[in-house]
Parts: sequence; C-alpha cells; structure tokens
Amino acid sequence: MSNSVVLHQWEISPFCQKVARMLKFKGIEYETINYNGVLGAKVPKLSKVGKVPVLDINGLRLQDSTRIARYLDEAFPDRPLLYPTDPIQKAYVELWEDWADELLYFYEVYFRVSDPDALDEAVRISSEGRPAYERVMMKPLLKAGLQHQINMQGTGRMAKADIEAEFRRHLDRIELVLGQAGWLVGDSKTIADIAVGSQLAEVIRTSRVFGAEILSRPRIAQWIEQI
Ligand SMILES: N[C@@H](CCC(=O)N[C@@H](CS)C(=O)NCC(=O)O)C(=O)O
Repeated sequence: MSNSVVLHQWEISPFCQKVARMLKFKGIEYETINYNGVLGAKVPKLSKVGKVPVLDINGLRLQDSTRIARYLDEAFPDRPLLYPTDPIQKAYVELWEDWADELLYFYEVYFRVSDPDALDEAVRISSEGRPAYERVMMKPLLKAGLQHQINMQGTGRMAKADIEAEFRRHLDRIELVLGQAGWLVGDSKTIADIAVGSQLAEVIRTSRVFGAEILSRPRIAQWIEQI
C-alpha cells in the first residue's frame, strides 16, 4: 500500500460520493480507482465485507463510509470536524447519517431502477472507460442487482404511489429542518449534511423527475449546492 490516499469506488455509489465529499471537507488530497464494467468483479476482494467505498490511508485499509468518517476526525482533529464535539449535536448528526445510509439509500436505488432513463444513465457512468460490450452486459446485471436489494429491504415491494408519497414526506422534513439554520444540525456543515446530500445528489444526477422534485424545494436546492 503506497503513502497516497486512495479511494476505491464506483462513481455512482452515494457512499463513495459521501467519502469523496468528506475528504474534500477535511482538505485531504486523494486519488480514485474506479471499478467500472467487469472490473466490478474485483470489488468483493478489496475487503472482507466486499463493498465500496474502501479507503487506503496511512497504511490502513478502511471499509464503510461511516467508519472512514470517524477515522478522519480521529486522525485529523485539527481539520474541520465532521462530527460536532457537543454530545447531543453529535448524536443528532449520527442519527441523520445512519438514516441517510440505511433508509434514504433505498429510495435512491428505487428511483434508479424504476426509471429506464435513470438506469441508462447509471449504466453509462458505471461503464465509462470500458469497451461498449461491457455496457450492454452491465445493464441487466445492474438492474437485477438493484431490484434484488430493494425487494429484500421491502421498498421494492411497496406500491409506487406509496413510495413516492413517503419520499416527498422525507423531503418536506428536510426542507423544514433546513429552515432553522441552513444545515441539518447546528449552524455549519457536518457529516449529516454530507450523508443526506450524497444520497439526494445521486437521485438528482440520474432521475429527471425526482431530481426536479428535490430541487423544487428552495432550501434543499440552496443547501445541496454547498454539499
Ligand atoms: N454501509 C456501507 C454501504 C456501502 C454499499 O452499500 N456499497 C455498495 C455500492 S452503493 C456496494 O459496494 N455494493 C456491493 C455489494 O453489496 O456487493 C457504507 O457506508 O460504506
């Protein structure tokens, strides 16, 4: 493992984007390695869990965006902090982060897999730099993989109207909270904003209809610009 900081990623993964944003927030230079197309077969070998993001840093290999966030604050305490020092604020931040990673994520997957244009865009991004035939191979694989995830979790078995109504309720809550100080917790950016913003940014990136729905809320639109 070299001395440089390396983010092993899928460009369209909201968790990888979350790590990229936290590294920028901390002012840490890094390189990325993308596992596009058939290179995705190498992802299970990067760590025991077999998911990306994986970060190589200071001779360590870290997997899981939340573990990476905690490590960055521990290893670089003099840089801006991702987690507030106040214990109550920290608890709220951690709850938002976990909510984004463990619930909001499945809406992002749902919008990606249920909208043919969003799926095409996701396939295009995830096969960039790879031969054209890999893009053709990837589409059914990505679709089946994502559909399986949301079916197992449950969102994929809900009625479309119910999923969309729940998502709008979540957006309304975020919009309301942002009305306090422009951030989810306290009066400055934390990992809560980065985690929630990274999930929503992926919906905006590939889903035309729900991207517009997110950006129709003025506080969210302004806040996401700063994520
Ligand atoms: N809790 C993990 C979630 C990471 C995750 O689910 N990554 C997905 C890509 S978005 C993945 O690598 N999936 C491959 C698999 O599950 O085999 C984190 O925060 O890093």
